[in-house]
Amino acid sequence: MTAAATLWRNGRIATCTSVAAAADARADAFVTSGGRIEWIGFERALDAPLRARCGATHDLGGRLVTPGLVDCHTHLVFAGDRAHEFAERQRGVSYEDIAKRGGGILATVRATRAAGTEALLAASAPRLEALAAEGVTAIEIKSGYGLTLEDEARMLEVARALGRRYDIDVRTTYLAAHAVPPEFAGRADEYVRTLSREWLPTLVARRLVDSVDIYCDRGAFTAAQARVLFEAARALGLAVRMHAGQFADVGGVAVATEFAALSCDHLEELSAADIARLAAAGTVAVLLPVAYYTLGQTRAPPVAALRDAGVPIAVATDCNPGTSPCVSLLLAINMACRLFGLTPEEALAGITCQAARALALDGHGTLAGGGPADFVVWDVAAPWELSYWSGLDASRAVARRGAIVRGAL
Ligand code: DI6
Ligand code: FE
Repeated sequence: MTAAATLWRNGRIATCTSVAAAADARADAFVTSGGRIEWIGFERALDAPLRARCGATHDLGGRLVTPGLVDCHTHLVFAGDRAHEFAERQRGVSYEDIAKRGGGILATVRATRAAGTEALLAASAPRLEALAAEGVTAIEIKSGYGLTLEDEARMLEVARALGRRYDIDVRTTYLAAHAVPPEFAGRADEYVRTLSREWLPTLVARRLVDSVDIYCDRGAFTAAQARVLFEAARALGLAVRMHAGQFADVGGVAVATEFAALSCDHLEELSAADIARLAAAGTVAVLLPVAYYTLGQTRAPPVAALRDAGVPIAVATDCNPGTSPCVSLLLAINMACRLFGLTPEEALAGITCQAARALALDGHGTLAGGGPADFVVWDVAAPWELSYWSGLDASRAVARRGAIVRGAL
C-alpha cells in the first residue's frame, strides 16, 4: 500500500535548490507523504494516479512558500546578558578592551557556569522560540560558555533538549576553543591540548558533538592552535568549522580549508588567496552581518570576490550575548543585503540551501522531491520581500515533516 498523500496547491514556491531558485517561483504545488516531499512542480503536470492518492488538499492562497529556514551559526545557549557592555560600548569602550578586562565572553562563562541546567534551558528557550516562530526549522547551536568539560557538556545537552522540546533539528558544535578560561590563564596551548585530546573524545562518546569550531582571531586562538584541535577532530571523524577574520587575518582560513572545513564564519578580513582556498575546498562562507552592525565595523566581507570565485555564501544570526543579541534571521538577511551587498536571492539562499550545506544537513533548506517536508508559508508573495521588510511578522504557517506546527493557512 502506498502512503496517503497531501496536495499543497496554488503557492508561489521558491524551491531554493540553488541561488537562482531562490529568486522566484519554480513550482506552484507539491505533494507530501510520510513527512517528505514526494513530488513538486506545476500542478498541471501532476499525474492522475498521484493526484488520486492525495487524501487532503490545502490551498496556499498564492502565497510565497520557502523551505524551513536554517540558522547555521548561533550561540543561543547562555545565561545572563551583557547589556551593560553594550552601554559601555556606547560610551566608546571597544569590544576587545572589554574582553581584556575580563568582561566579554568570560563574563558569560561566569553566568553560564553559575546557572543550573534547568535555568540555562529556561533562559535559552525564548531565543529558540523566537527563531522558530519566524520559520527556522533547523539550527546550529554552539557550546563555548562553559569551558570546563562538564559545563561544555551541559550546554550541549541543553542544545539537544531544546531541539526535542521545540521539534527543531539542532546541530551541536563544540566551541570550547572560544576563550581561555581562568583555570588555564596564560596557558593557552595547554588549554587547547586539553580540550582537544581529553574533553572532545569524552563528549563525542556521549554523542553530544556534531562538529567542532574554534575562535581563530586576534585576541582569541591562533592558527597553530586550530591545527591541534582539527587534528583531534579528524581522528574522531568530525567535521570542522572556524570563526575567522572577524577582526584580523591570523592565517586561520588556510588551516580550516586544509581540513575541508564545512564553513568559515565572519570573514571581514579575508585575503584573495584565502578566497581561492575556500572555493577549492567547497567551504561555505557564513556571513554574520548583525555582529558587524552591533560592533560598528566598517570593512565588510569581500562579497563580490566571494561571489566571483563561486564560494557558497550563507547568512546566520550569530545569536550571542556580546556581539549579536539578535533572534531574527530575517533581520540578518536584511542587513546582509544592505550592509554587505547581497542580492535578495543570495540572502534567501543563504538562510536555506547554503546554510544547510554549512551544516551538512542534506535535503534541508530546499524543497525537492525526496527531501523533508519542512516549509514556511509567508504572508508575502515575492521572495525578495523577505529581505526587504524588517520587523514584519510575515511567517503565516510553518510545517514540519508535512504537518503545520505553527500558525495556520
Ligand atoms: N562569535 C563569537 O563567538 C564571538 N563573536 C562572534 O561573532 C564572541 C561572542 C561573545 O562576545 O560572547
Ligand atoms: Fe559566533
